[in-house]
Formats: sequence, C-alpha cells, structure tokens
Amino acid sequence: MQSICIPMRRLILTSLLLLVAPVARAEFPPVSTIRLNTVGFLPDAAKVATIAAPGPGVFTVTDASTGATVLEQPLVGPREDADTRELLWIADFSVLTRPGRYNLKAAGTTFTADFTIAPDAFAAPFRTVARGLYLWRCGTAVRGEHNGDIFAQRACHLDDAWMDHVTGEHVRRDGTGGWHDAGDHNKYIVNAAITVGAMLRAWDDYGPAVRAIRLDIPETGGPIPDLLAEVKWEMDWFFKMQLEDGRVLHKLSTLHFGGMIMPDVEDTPRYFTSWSTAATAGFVANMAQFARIVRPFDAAYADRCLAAARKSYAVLVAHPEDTPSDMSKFRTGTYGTKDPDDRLWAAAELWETTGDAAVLADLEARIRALGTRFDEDFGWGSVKNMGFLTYLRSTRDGRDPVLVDVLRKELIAMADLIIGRSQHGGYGRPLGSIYYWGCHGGVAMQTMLLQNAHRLTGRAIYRTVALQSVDHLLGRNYFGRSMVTGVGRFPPMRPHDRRSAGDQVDAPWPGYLVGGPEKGARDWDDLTPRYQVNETAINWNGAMIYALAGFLPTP
Ligand code: 9MR
Ligand code: ZN
Repeated sequence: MQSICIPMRRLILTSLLLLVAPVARAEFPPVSTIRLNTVGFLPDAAKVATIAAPGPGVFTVTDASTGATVLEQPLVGPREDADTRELLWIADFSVLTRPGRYNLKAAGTTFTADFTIAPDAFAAPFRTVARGLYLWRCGTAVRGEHNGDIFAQRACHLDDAWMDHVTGEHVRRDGTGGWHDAGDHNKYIVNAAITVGAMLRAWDDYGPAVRAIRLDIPETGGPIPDLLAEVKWEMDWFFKMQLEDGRVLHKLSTLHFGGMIMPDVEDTPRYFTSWSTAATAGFVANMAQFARIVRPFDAAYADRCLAAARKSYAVLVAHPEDTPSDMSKFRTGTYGTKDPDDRLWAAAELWETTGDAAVLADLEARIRALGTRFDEDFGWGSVKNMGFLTYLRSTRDGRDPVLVDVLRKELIAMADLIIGRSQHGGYGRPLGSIYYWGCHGGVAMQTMLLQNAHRLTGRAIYRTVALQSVDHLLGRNYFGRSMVTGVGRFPPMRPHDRRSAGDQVDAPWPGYLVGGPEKGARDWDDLTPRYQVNETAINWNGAMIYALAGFLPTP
C-alpha cells in the first residue's frame, strides 16, 4: 500500500464510497399544483381540491362545455402538511352538485384541473379494479380490453406444483388456478384470505350495488353474481391447498422471485411450502364466509365450503400452538404472521355461518384475550378487525351484550381517531404520518372502519372521510396522480408488475392500486424496479374494491 500516492488513495476511497453509499434518487415531481380526485365526485358529496401554490386568493370553477363561471370562492388556508413539507390551500366546491364536466383554476397556479360530477363516478373504476382480479387468474388464458389496448396471457403454471418441500418427495399435487399474488406470479394463502375477506365484505355491505356492475368475466350471465364468481375462482384453488386432514399449505411459489416475464413463459418449478396455522385460519374464515354468501346461488358449493371450513377449524382446535410454515428454502414472499388474530377471524366467520355455540365461546374468549381495541391500520398481518366487524354486525342470538357494547364503542372511537388523522395534513389521508410498503392498501382498508361506524351511528362524517380516502388514492395526494393503473388522470405507468413489464403493450395492465410512498410522503416513484412503492398486489385491490363499492350508484 505504501506505493499508492495520496490522490490515488483518494480515488480508491471515493469509488469504494460510491459503491456503498445509497444512490441518490431524483425526487419524482408532482404532475400539478392542483391535486384532486381525478376520477370524479358524487353530486351530493363533499368536494375538495388541495392547492400547492402560494395563496391567498380565489379559485374559480367553470363549466367545461359553456365556459361559464359557476363558482368563485376564496381558497382556505394555508395549512401546513408536515409530511410533504408544503403550505397548502383548500378549494372547497361542495356546493356544486349538478352533474357535468368542469374546470378548476386557482390563484398562484397556471394549471387547470378538469373534473366531473356524476352519480356513477365510481362505477367504471370499480369494474376496472375488480376485473384486475380476473386478469390475475393463474392456470387459464385471460384477455381484457382497456382504453383500446388488449391485455392477454395464455394459460400459465399448468405444472403447479411440487411437494418436495412438504413431504420430501418429488411428487406433483394439483395446485393450478387461483390468482397470482402481486407483481410476482406466486400464490400465498394468507394474502389471498384478506383479499377475499375484503371482497366478501364489499358484498355484505353493498351487495345490490355491487351486483349491478357487470364485470364481463367468463362467468358473467351465469347463476353466481360476478364478484362472487371471481371469488369462487379463488376458492376453487383454496380447496387444492387443503390437505386431506384439513391442514392448509401456506403458499405455492418458485424458490426465488422470477424475472420480469409473462406468467405463461415462466417455467421454473414451483413448490408448495408446509402448512401453517395462520393459513389454515384464513382458509376457515374465507370458506365459512363464502359458504354463507354463495348459498342462495349455489347451495352444493356452499356445502362443500362449509365442510372444508369445519374440517380445518377442527385442525386449529387440535393444534392450539402457532405453527409457521417452513419456508427456509424459499426467497419469495413469506406473509409470516402470528396466528391469534387469524384464529379469531376464523371463529367469527364460522360462528356467523353456523351459529355453533362452542365456536361462539371460542370467539368471545379470543376477543377478550386479544383486547377489544380495533387496529387503526390493518391488512394481511392483522385481521382481528375482520372478526370484530362480523361479530358486531351479526344478528344472531347468544352474543355477550357487554362485549358487543364495548366493541361498538371501540369501533366509534377508532373511527373518530381516523377522522382526526385525516384532518392532520392537507390531503385527507386517514393514516396520519405512516408511510410503508403497501400503505395505500392500509388507507383503502380504513374505509371499512369508517363505513361501519357510519352504518352504526348514521353520522355522515364517517362516510365523508371514507370518500376522502378514495379521493386521496385517486389523485388528491402530493403527486396529483391517480394511484390506480388505467384509472383517472396521470395513473402509474410503470408499476412493478411482471406482466406490464413483460408484454408488448406500453400501457400497464389496468385496474391496480400501487403500494404507495414508503418512509416519507414524497418517497414514491413510478418506476418498475421500485417494488417497495410501485408494486401491485391482490390485497390492495381487495381493499380498493371495498372502498369503491361504498360509493357505487344505488340500483
Ligand atoms: O405487502 C407485503 C408487505 O406488507 C411486506 O412488508 C413485504 C415484505 O415482506 O411484502 C409485501 O408483499 C409482497 C409479497 O411478499 C410477495 N409478493 C408481492 C407482495 C407485494 O409487494
Ligand atoms: Zn400462473
């Protein structure tokens, strides 16, 4: 080393530093200074835009067809958004209720935002987001048209899957079908369970409105309503994940994440991993839930689901200890989660479907043990809210009235806390300053608490804030962009999605909510490699299906 002169040393040191130092990313700029829901507004609902331009001043709304000014009002503010480090102004045009197309201009910015008011503003987005699940189908050819582009895939993964890592033998067991999980093509029960749970709750809460939306999937026109038919596609696969004794295999995947290629050309072997109690509980919850909901349309299938749910519930009773899957040979997603909340949800759905007193006793003991506080932010890793809501909403006899009362108060308390969070910044975001991998899914899930608080109390504010969460995801955010591919204005164009990267179409596959900013409010970018912020996943879509279902036109 003595022979190396100082400048040379410095050069080596700098290159070493460059190797280890994080690469500075250019910040992804907002597309506009006027940030609002780019999809549309319901006639009678609150309507706000956030303006990131120096105020004070007025905003003006003109009718897009006549050019006539229909509203001119002062901007309200400024308010500081500590997360985005901005001073923001609010344009509130809630008084406008007449359906139509409008333009919005505001003091301090040359940008003009266009928006619509329509009673069916969320019908097409709901259809696109729900069809996203259809387009995720594995083991079959899928094809869809969106904005003039054709998105298609041939039947994929027909070899699913190998039992090597379950039994030690190189034997194939049928695991074809279901949905791919996300930007990757693997399949995981825990994440599928929360997805199905959200979709079925959308049906529970908004059945008639959901039923009126035609999804144009292969089953459309058949005996089972479209959204339930899509869930049934997944349940057909769930059956294959259940071992003969009722234990449920945790996942089915390649050993490593595959390349950014279409699923139909991926031929890397895929394996099951061993069972887990968490997956088994998620399976019980979904099967019991689906048995209840599908019964009027297909009683034989409902019987099969219920029998499967009972069998796996017996496994949970026989194995009280949390048993994780052995995934040591795998580098793909783990969805590793502690099982007490999953067991609670399983008991809630099985009781609601059967009215079985022993299951109710199990459920109430679990609620007491876990505590009655609702999780503010929930998803695949925490599902007790799902069980709480089912218990709370039940019309069955036998519940402990004290516990019901406590839970009712807890739900309202949590909804109030969420309202407080949504008023904190300038974008109506209900999650406060929490930004993490998949936080958009968390935001969409929170509408479930708000909507159920609304149902319980009749207080309009809960619904208003639920709609603001939808506004946020569809464009009233720092970036001024819709966060759902193919929906609204300035949607993500480069999601971390293997089909979008691997096909010949420039536009991404449509109808997918991307994960969202991670760490800080500005840390999102529309770049394919950025899976931490720009991936797509079934659980986030399930949440978005629920969020949009609440604002569909009443049939
Ligand atoms: O959504 C999951 C997120 O909550 C986790 O933090 C992250 C890391 O474990 O994994 C996410 O889920 C991914 C899964 O593991 C594999 N398929 C893609 C999922 C979405 O990124
Ligand atoms: Zn596949």
